[in-house]
Amino acid sequence: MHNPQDCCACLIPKPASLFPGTGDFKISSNTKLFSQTDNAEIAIIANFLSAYLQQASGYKIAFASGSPDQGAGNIQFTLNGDTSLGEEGYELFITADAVRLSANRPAGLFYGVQTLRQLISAPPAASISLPAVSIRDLPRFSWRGAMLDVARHFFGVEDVKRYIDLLAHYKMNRLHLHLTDDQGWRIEIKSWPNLTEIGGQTQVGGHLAGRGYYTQEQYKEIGEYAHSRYVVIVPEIDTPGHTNAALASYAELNSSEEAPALYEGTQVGFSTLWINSEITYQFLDDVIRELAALTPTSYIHIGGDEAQSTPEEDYKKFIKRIQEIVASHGKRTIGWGEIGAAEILPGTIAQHWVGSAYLEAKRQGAKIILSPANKTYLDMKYDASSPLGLDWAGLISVKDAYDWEPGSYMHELEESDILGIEAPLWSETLLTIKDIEYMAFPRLIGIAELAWSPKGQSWEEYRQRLAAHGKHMEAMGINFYKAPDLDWGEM
Ligand code: TNX
Repeated sequence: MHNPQDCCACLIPKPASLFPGTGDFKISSNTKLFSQTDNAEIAIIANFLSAYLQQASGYKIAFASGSPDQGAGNIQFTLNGDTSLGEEGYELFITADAVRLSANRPAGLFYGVQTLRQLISAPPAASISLPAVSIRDLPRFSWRGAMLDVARHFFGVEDVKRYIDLLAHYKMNRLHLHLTDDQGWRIEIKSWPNLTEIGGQTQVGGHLAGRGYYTQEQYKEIGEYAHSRYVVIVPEIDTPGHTNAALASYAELNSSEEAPALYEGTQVGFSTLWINSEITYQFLDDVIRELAALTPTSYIHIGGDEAQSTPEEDYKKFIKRIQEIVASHGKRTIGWGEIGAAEILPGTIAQHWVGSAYLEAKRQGAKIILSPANKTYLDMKYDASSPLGLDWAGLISVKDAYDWEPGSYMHELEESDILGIEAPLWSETLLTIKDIEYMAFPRLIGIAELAWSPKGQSWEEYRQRLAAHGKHMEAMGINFYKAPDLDWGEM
């Protein structure tokens, strides 16, 4: 028999505090959803929950806003003005009589709804109930991210929306899109149309199906979808290396003034923009201007990694200049850790993956996003038998991805230096959304927990909670890797 109490034991990420109560709240044909605050943003969140409950229970759950406290029998949303919950925290009280979800800001209500969704997973067919519980929950880090490489293989709008849904469900709030690389340019730039006309026409291995790019309209659509799920899109134009697709599209970006062929292999470090040419900066100014106009949120990622073909002094000059270009379009620069070798302008963020250049960035005042390759690279194989993925940073088991302490993992980084964690997924070996899901799940949700839940969780407790959570991932149709060292039970 299904025991609703069990669901409290399979929440991911684990709430900051949770006290189980007794009994449960039964969803019936009379259950309604109310919000005291009459606000369009809250109405969207409420309608999202009501559609979900309707799908799970078969009952139509009506929503009304601007109504006074309805007392017993219903689900109620409140914006409570409790600033100690911050932008994203929430409180959820479930008793046999009522479900009360409150937050300081709408994002908190959204995250409370995600918790509710996990609490009602895998119900018995005829009745849906929510276990009595008191939860007060808020995140540890403000940056809880994932990165998707749409350059090595292209993934269309629907795939990206699916990934956004899954991220948001696990309370992640950043999706970094790696939009350009040697093998493909994936965002339409109207002032430089060959970038997509030529540079968007291939991918790793050259498979025709799936090559492509986002039109500006499609990119905006992704941004709006992400926004409705409290996910900020972080677009990356990787420079000055990883630029063969751009170099193949425009001869004038090459110091040889000749365009190379399109590239379908997986080597890195061979391409560079022409650093000592003003055309390069005109190009970047146009690209960043158009991208900034399409991106309502604050960040533009300029890459900066693996620029082995760019002489060191040129690299420094380039990184300084591109930060100025980003700032001139009203955005904050993010770059891979290597940018620490250059002058870092105020507000720039460095994303650590390997090496120690992040320390140079920190010394210059940059905040750091943690993406250590040997822990967070979702494209690394789980074990030697993984059919997909690479292994240059090591094999990363589900345990490896979870069982580390971000606040003290990095030499000479304090928790206050760290904005949060981001898990990149590079797509050299991935062709479909099923491939993405297989590599990301369940490691990604362990990273989501590291970024959200209080410090000091234990792997032994998590491994059981994760195994119990398997049914919820199954119900969501996630193609996850059933790590053989976890007891997933009957699926
Ligand atoms: C390193 S991580 C890269 C990517 C590759 C990835 C494969 C980083 C900043 N650069 O270009 O796709 O390894 O795991």
